[in-house]
Amino acid sequence: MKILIINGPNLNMLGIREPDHYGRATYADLVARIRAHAKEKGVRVAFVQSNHEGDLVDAIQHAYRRYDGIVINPGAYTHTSVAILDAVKAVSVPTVEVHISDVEAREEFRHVSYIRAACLATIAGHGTDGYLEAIDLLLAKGAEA
Ligand code: CA2
Repeated sequence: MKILIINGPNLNMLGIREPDHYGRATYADLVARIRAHAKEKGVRVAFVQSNHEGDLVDAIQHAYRRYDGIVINPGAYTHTSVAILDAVKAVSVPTVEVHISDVEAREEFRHVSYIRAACLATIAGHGTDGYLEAIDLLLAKGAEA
């Protein structure tokens, strides 16, 4: 199984500020953790991080017929982007939405997720463990198919 891990704007800044919301792990730590977990589970992973909405749409389109699943944290575009929702719908690659923080417990504008409607599941508030849980969920779904 091949899974594409997509991270949106500012997630490259992890570990630099706002540890109360996002913890102390850096983006490099996150990538290393996911790689180790994927290796253990026999899953191949690739990573994209971009601060640009169109790049995220391109990454999702790239997954079409190349990946068995997508794990995506669209960052702030979660709450605004119809383009990212449409891209996930268009490729119909099984996708899990992840948020490091508990978005439901934060400002009201973070309660809205455009992408959620196109995802198998949303995992929020589990810190960086959420990415590992998303991989496990995709694996379980793949095993059912
Ligand atoms: O909780 C999440 O994973 C978010 O997707 C993170 C986004 C935020 O806009 C979403 O509402 C929830 C923010 C990305 C990280 O932003 C940082 C800001 C300062 C320092 C480090 C990261």
